[in-house]
Amino acid sequence: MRRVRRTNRVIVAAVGLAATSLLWTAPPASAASGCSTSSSDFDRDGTPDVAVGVPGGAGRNGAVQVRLSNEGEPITTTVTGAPGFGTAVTSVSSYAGAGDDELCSQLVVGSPDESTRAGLRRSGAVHVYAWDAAAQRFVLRGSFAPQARGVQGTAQSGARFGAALAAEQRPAGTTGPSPARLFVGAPGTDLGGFPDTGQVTSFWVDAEDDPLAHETELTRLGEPLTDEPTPRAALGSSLSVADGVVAMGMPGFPTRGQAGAGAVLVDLVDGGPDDPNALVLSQASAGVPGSPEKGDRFGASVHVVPGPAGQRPTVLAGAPGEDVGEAADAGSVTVARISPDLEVSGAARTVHQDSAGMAGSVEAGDQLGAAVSSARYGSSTVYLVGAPGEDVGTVRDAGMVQTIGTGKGWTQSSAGVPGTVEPGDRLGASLGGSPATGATRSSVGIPGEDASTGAVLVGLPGGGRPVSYLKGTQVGNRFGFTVAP
Ligand SMILES: [Ca+2]
Ligand SMILES: [Ca+2]
Ligand SMILES: [Ca+2]
Ligand SMILES: [Ca+2]
Repeated sequence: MRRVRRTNRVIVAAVGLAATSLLWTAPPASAASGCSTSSSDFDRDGTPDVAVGVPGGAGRNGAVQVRLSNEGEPITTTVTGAPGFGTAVTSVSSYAGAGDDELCSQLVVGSPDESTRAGLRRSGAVHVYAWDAAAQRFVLRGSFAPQARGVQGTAQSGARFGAALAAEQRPAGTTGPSPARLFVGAPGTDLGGFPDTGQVTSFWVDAEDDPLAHETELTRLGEPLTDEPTPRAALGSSLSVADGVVAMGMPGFPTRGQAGAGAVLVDLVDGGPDDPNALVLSQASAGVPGSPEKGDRFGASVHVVPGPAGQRPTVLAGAPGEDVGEAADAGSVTVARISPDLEVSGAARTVHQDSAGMAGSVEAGDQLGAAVSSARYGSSTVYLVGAPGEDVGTVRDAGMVQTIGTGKGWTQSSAGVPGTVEPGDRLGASLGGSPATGATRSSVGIPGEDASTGAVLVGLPGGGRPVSYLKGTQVGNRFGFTVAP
């Protein structure tokens, strides 16, 4: 395991790069909070909602479809944008005081293929919406990108700002006035002439009518984390935040010189100069099984699971390109508990489909670990993993979602799962609905369903309620490319 000083994170002041760390200061506390619902409850009726990314592509516009529980009479509402809009989706709070209730659970949409500035291509933007209960629609509060609305950094062609999103999630009933920090991945960012090093930008959004971003922090590679801004590391390809810890995937990082072996940067959300150093988690870390190999793509997916009270969380990292024996790209997932000083606590474990407690069997191209999440299942929290390249019988790439350690896994041929297995469904390519967002049911994307019309499963068989099946409306638009929160 390599340790780095915190200075890999650049805290940017309004007037440019600051060499010293500035402690984040929250706005003044207000007397009471109105945020009584969870961060996945956009319409604030007390029941979690489901947001589905429909990024379109190939010239087709993107969208996000949100199923609102609406006090027992569910409604579906759609926000639309440029091609690629909906590649990433999350929720974030801008609540600052009384009267800000509609800012408790805002919808955040990444649109990495659009440009907000003339002369740039695929620089990317992030759009923040609040649910207007009277108008019964999501209203755009503002669009955020480097050099726009107070976001520091430099807009850049091909950066793909908004390709991944994560935010501090607010459990129901918390009364803290602190706004939540939003993390935005821009994996195509070039640094110092090194292509696609990647970068993660974080900030919080205020509650004003004309909202601005504040306290921008940029996480980037380079001294002293790496000798130079590693080309093609693609930092910010995946993101997850929980329990004050942020995990940032860089699946192209050349761990031990192996191209595309991958790694995950694990850091504190609000780290200061006296806090522990960031952790570079990889298959070269002490206590982590396996070894870095070309094309493992460790960190292509990440998920942070909150730990017991007073303890740091567990990080799940998918390596869908991991070869298992002779099986190329069978994939694996590493489960690492993170200690309070940001080190791997004890021995991490790495599982593949031939490991004890795992459904299926190792085959080339399974791509286990393309997505990772967690879910409530019965009375416990389980780790969820997608294997979108899983063949079901002779049906190629139908996909499977499975748990770690329980032996349970589901395809569209499993009892209680709607739909049928077809080639290229890619069930499990995306996962959402983790308990940390207040969600009570998991969401499983099937973006290849029916000629990439796409579909989403809500809930799991045996989870106490029938599994719901949501489907897209247009061929090729990839409904379920991402599911959130
Ligand atoms: Ca709701
Ligand atoms: Ca490996
Ligand atoms: Ca398999
Ligand atoms: Ca199907």
